This record gives sequence, structure tokens and C-alpha cells, in this order.
Amino acid sequence: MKTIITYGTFDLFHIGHVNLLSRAKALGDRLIVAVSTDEFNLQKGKTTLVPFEHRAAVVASCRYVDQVIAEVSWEQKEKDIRQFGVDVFVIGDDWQGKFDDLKAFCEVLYLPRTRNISSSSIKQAMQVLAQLDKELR
Ligand code: C2G
Repeated sequence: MKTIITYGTFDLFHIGHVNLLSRAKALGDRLIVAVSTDEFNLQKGKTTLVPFEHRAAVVASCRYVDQVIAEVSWEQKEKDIRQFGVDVFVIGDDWQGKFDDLKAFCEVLYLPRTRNISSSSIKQAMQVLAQLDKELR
């Protein structure tokens, strides 16, 4: 059984996430997704709208995902790869080259990001709509 792993925040789950997970699952038989905890997102300098428990449940509901684990640190990847017998580490190419050290343990693939969509752009759109709504009341 070929095992794939990927890591991310997955805030405001959108088509960019779906495309990444779909392509990751197509590479093997089992896809494990490590979802960043709220505490780890603080280390990443990321704020999220959706709490970890909900982000993990949404990712787990995705048809391409076989298992969800928590991402609590930058350093856990090697342990995860060994523990789960991972064959391929996959992530979007916004991280191009950043995880090449994992090539010592498994195949490393950077997949093209989906254009014109991001959690931050959705958040900005929500803020604009909230402002417009306030002004129209
Ligand atoms: N992604 C994508 N296309 C987008 C947006 C995101 O392919 N338009 C991919 C990212 O490249 C990543 C995954 O979806 O592979 C999750 O994206 P984020 O939630 O932004 O994850 P990130 O903050 O990059 O966390 O240790 C690794 C980090 O936890 C990665």
C-alpha cells in the first residue's frame, strides 16, 4: 500500500485544498493529512477563522482523505514519515524546495497551487461584504 502525506492549515476549506488533496490521493492508496493546530498556526504566524477541531473534521470528511492527524510542530514530519511508512510527501509549490530534506526518507513532490483562490482572499472578501452590509443598513 502506497502512503501519501501532506500538511496544512486548511482554513475556510476551498477548491485549492480539494485539488491538492485529490492530486495527492491519486498518487497512492492512502492519504494522511496533518492539520495544523491553532497553537502551531501561531508559530506559523497564521491566524485562522475556523478552529482546529472543525478544520480537522472538514478535512476528514473529504472523500480523498483516509486519516487526519494533528500538525503541532515543524519537526514532526520525519517521525510521521517513519511511523506511517509514508512513501510520498506532497505539498503545494508555494513551498518549493522547503522540504527537500525529507528526500532522505521518502519521495517529495511539490504540486502547482490552484490559482486565484486562498483562505486569505476569502477572508478579505468577507470583510468587504461585512463593511458593505454595515453601510447599507
Ligand atoms: N493550496 C493550493 N492552492 C491554493 C491554496 C492552497 O494548492 N490556492 C495548498 C497549499 O499549497 C498546501 C495546502 O493547500 O499544500 C494547504 O494550504 P494551507 O492551508 O495554506 O497550508 P500551509 O499554511 O501552507 O501549511 O508544514 C507545512 C504547513 O503546515 C503548510
